[in-house]
Amino acid sequence: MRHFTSVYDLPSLEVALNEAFLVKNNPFGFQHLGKNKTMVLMFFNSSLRTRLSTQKAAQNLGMNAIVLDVNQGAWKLETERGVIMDGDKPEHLLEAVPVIGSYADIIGVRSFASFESKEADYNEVVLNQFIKYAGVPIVSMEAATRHPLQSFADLVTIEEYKKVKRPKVVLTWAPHPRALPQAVPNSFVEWMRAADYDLVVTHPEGYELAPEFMGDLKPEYDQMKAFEGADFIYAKNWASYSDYGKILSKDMNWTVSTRQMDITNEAKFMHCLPVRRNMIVTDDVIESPNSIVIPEAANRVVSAQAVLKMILESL
Ligand code: AN0
Ligand code: CP
Repeated sequence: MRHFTSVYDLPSLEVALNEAFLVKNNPFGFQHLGKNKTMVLMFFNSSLRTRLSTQKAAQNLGMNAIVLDVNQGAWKLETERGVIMDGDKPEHLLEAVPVIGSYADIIGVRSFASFESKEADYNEVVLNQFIKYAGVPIVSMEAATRHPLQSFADLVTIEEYKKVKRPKVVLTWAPHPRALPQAVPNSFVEWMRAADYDLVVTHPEGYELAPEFMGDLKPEYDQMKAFEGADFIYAKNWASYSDYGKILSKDMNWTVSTRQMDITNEAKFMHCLPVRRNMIVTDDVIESPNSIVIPEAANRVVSAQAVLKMILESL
């Protein structure tokens, strides 16, 4: 594997899961792979989990990890080619990317959807410039349309907690005060479909995800109906795709509470975090024994380490 930007970069889901459980059981067993190798982690946006877990994963594999917060201390970067750079951005990605590539053996990039242009976001303009000009493998640490390290950790977590071979997994939209990208839900749908779980996606009308992710899967607009008999509830807010970047609803009836959880099959509650309590999910649900948000976040080290191991092995 060279780059990691989606589920399609994996050799197979089965191989990836085997690698994940291998590094989970033996985190320090592969340090020879990363000796004298450097990973640069570039953040255009904030992060707690991705920043810590990816550094830890790199260090577990014997790599050096360098973190760069682009908007705090580095030059602000222009991403669009052809613009006259007379604004607030003194450097272009076209120089910055190969420079970073000359210092790094692997680069991790976090760059959210800007919501300025649906076309630029869905063409992954920033991530693709890294792939094109860095000369080294690129790992998405959440790009405009996908968050594959998160979805991989979610998959590992579901495999650990599931009681039946093909669990019912429900992705539910929930309200949030600010417009959030579709990267997490897009990616979650992509990975859950690849795993062939019984996936149900529920959200208010107007929040349909892009057809390239949903395929032939149709949303269930009745949240209570979606929750019936579910084994896993995965909550997430996202802004509209069709009315791009807009908030169409803040309906608190969609907040995950015991009212909905009580009709599930004692479902486990999941969220990628950070989560706004009593907007996305009530205190009692996220604090209940069925909430697995902390082991889910802990598996971010596992997914990152499995990905970095596969990339290091093919350098
Ligand atoms: C981001 C998002 O929704 O994509 C990151 C989630 C991992 N969340 C926020 O910005 C709150
Ligand atoms: N889940 C996740 O990616 O969290 P951070 O934004 O804190 O990295």
